[in-house]
Amino acid sequence: MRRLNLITCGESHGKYLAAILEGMPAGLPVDLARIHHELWRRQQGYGRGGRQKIEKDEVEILGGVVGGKTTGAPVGFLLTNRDFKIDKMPELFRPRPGHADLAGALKYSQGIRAVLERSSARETAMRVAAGALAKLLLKEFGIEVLSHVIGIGTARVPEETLSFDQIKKRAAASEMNCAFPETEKEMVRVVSEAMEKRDSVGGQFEVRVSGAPIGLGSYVHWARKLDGQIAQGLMSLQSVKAVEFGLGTHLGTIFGSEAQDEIFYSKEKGYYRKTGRAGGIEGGMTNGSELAVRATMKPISTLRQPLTSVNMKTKKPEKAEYERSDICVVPAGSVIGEAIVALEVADAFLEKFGGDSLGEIERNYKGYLQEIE
Ligand code: EPS
Repeated sequence: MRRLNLITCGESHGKYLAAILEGMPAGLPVDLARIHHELWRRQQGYGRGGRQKIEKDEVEILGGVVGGKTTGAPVGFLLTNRDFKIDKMPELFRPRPGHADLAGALKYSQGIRAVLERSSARETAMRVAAGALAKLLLKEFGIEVLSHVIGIGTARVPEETLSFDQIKKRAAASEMNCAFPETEKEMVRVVSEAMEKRDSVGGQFEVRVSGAPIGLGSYVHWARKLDGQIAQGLMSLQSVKAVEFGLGTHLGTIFGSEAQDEIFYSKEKGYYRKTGRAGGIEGGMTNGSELAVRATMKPISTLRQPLTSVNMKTKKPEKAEYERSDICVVPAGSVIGEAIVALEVADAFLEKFGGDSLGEIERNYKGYLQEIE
C-alpha cells in the first residue's frame, strides 16, 4: 500500500491488539457497528477453535475520528483480549511444522512462545477492523467488496454463475460464508471428518469487487500494479499458499483466443466486457469489470496428532507442540481476505483520486468519469 499505511501490533494472548491506519481522508462517516459486524464475521464458521467462544472482538477508536467522522489523521484501533495470559504461558521447544516457530526462533534468537504469539492469525482482527474502514470509504463511491468460500477440502461449489448481489446475500446467510447451501452442508461434513480424525483442513475463497472504475493501479511501474499489490496482501494472510485472478491457473491450459475478455462499447455502459477471464485486471489496472481473486489456504498447521519435529534444546526427534487450535479457518480467512482486498483497492483509489477530504476526492472522481465517458 502507498497512500494507506497499516501497522498492527499485539500478541495473540497479550493484553491488547492495536493498529494504526494512516492515509484515510477527512470527512468519512465512521460506523462503529459496521466495523464490529466485520469483526464478528471473522469469528464465525464451523471448525473455529475454542478461542472464539472466549472473545468478543470489538474495537475502541483511539484517534483520527471526531464527531463520528475521520479527520485525515491516523486512525487508531484498540482491541482488548479477554484471553490475556501471555505472562503465564510456558516456553515451547518443539517447533510445529508449517508454522513460523523454527525459522522465527532461530532468526530472532528467542523462544518459540514469542514467535507463536505474534505469528498467530489473531493479528488479522486488526486488518479486518482497518479493512472495514476501507470498505466504508469505497462504498461512498459505489464500490463494494464481498467474499465467499468456494471450497473446503474436497467440497467445492458448482460451476454456476451467480450475480454479485446473489453471492452476497446467500453467503451472508451461511455459517461457512458459502453461497451454495448444498455445498455448505458438504463443507460442514468435511470439517467434521477432519475433527473426528484429529486433523485440520484448508480450502479456497474468492473475493469480488464491484463498481471499481477503469484504471485503478498502474502499468508504468511494476510495484504499482494492482494485481501484484493484492496478491502480496493476500499472500501475507496466514495459511495462504496460492492466489489467482479470474481463470487463474486454468489460463495456462487454454489457447489465447479463449483466454481474453473481448472489448465492447455501449452508450449506457461505456466500455465493457462480457466475460471475466482476467479477473477484472489487465496490465496491472482495473478494466471496469468485476474484480475476482481467489486464495487457497493450507490446512491449519497445529495438529491434534502432532507431526515429527526436533526438540530445540536436546536436538532429539520428538512430536511437535500442540496448543488449542482451529480445525478449519477458511470462512474466517475469506472475511480477512475481503478486508485485505478492500484496503488494497482503497489504496489504489486514493492514489488515483486522492485528496485530503472526501469532498475533494468526489470532485476528482467525477472529473475523471466525465473525461473517460
Ligand atoms: C485466532 C486465535 C488463536 C487461534 C488462531 C487465530 O487463538 P488461540 O491460540 O488462543 O486458540 O485460534 O490462530 C491460528 C489459527 C494460528 O494458526 O495461529 C484468531 O482470533 O483468529
